[in-house]
Amino acid sequence: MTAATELLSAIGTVGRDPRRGGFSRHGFDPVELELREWFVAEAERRGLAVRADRNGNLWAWWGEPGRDAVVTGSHLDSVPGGGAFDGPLGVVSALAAVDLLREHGFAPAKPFAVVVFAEEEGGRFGMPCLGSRLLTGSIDADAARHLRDPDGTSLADAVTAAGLDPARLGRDDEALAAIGTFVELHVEQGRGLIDLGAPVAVASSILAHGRWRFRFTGEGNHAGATLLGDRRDPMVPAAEMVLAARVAAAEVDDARATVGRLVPNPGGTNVIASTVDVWLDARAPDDARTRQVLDRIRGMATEAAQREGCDLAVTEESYGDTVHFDTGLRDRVAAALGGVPALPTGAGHDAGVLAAHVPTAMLFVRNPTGVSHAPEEFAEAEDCESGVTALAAVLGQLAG
Ligand code: HGY
Ligand code: MN
Ligand code: MN
Ligand code: MN
Repeated sequence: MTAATELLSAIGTVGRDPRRGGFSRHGFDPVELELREWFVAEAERRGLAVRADRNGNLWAWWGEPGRDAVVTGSHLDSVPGGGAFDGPLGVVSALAAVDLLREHGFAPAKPFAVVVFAEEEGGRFGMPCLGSRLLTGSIDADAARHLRDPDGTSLADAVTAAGLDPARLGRDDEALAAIGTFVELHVEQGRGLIDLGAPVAVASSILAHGRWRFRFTGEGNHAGATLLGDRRDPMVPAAEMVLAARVAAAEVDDARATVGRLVPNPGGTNVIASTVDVWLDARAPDDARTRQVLDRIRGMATEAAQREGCDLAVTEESYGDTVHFDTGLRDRVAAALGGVPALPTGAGHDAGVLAAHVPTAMLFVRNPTGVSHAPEEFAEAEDCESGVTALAAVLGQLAG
């Protein structure tokens, strides 16, 4: 078996940003495309036939493609400054599981594929799980084509540069019908397995999760020549909104609200901004609580904007309700692994999108730091091996 850690180290520093130490590999950008080429080479070295679907997801087939396939995989893109394991661990573990199954003389009795989903983090176009959402028709294809990255490049132009036809983006009934069961292995993004003292768990649920853009509009002006009483400075309500996010989430049981990105325009040190965009990421165990947090934040932000004579426009950029994984498959997977625990997660995944369309399960591998979306994200070699062994056992049972 090729060790998952060996494959991860083969990925090496592709996309590592020396200034921040983390990885920045975003959908269809040159770095992510370079990593895709690495994946294709590794898959073809294993005799897997690789093809890209109309949405740029990669499918590496072990044997003939077909319906009711057992599919496993994850994503290769990252958040800005992300860790080495979030996404790639699921992809390399799938390749290592193929090696391990082969070593035991296993040949799938069903179609079998390793998949790499495009732009799972939404780090470039702002839409999480873009590849799996397009595949399942969970996002309007035309709206997707017009998504733009921070440089103004549209998704249509980005996929064209990657060799795809933007006119074909959208629900892919053929690819979706091919999936019988999907199993994603992922590094845990939290402390569940640390607290349980276990290397591997199955996923029970994923929090409801939305992203909204709050655009505060004021009046651009001179930082020195403008008296305070004459200002309509959008940075002031924007700052109040950042604090409101924490206040609102703290009022709702098990809710989380984050502002990780705030962009003033034009962004000069001696310039009162004319607009400030603030992105909110809010999550909670159910739709009602997530919306409750959003409404509370929107209320406080609206008041703050009015006090400063600014306008506020709130745009919902993505939303996904709580995911409860199919308990039958979950329990079958857990039993195949000798009864590993089932854990909820606050992190979103392509498995969360697919779960609404096909039987889907997730495996988590312990992350001893409990940190993710940061360079400190980690998984011990022996836990990675436990993950591969577990994934191979599950895939062998499903495809046997
Ligand atoms: O943001 C998330 O929860 C995931 O890591 N894409
Ligand atoms: Mn992530
Ligand atoms: Mn991920
Ligand atoms: Mn000047």
